[in-house]
Amino acid sequence: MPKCRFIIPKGRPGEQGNLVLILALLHIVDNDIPGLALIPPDGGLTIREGLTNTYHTALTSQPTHLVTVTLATDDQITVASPVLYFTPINWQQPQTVTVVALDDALTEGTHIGLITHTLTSLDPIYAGLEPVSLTATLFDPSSIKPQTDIYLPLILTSP
Ligand SMILES: [Ca+2]
Repeated sequence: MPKCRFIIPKGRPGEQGNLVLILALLHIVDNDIPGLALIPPDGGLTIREGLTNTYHTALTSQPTHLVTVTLATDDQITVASPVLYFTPINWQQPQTVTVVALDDALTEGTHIGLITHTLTSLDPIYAGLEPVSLTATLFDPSSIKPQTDIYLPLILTSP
């Protein structure tokens, strides 16, 4: 709870008996909206199959209890750490999520992978939040057409 301090200036001698009590009603607006922030790299979360990329995540307000974030992925990607923990102490410290794009045998071109973040907590506000999703853009190297070199005939002429 914020503390307020009222400073009452001392009056001149003889005026100290005229102390007026002023009541002030303070309306404090809390601008911290509970949620989970997902911070992808500049340009978005893009990954070539077989390689990794990272993003960061943190809570957007201080929880009253531990908040557990469970990450679920589709069959295109995996994450190195599927469970993250945010406490009332570390809630705003971004945690790194490493995503691996699976190199499957399918020729898929550019496609997507989906990561869903589900929050559980004894904090009723965080327990009531809907899951948050992040989409990764995946590139399949087998979809890249091999470069075709074109050789032009070399014609030599003599003067
Ligand atoms: Ca593939």
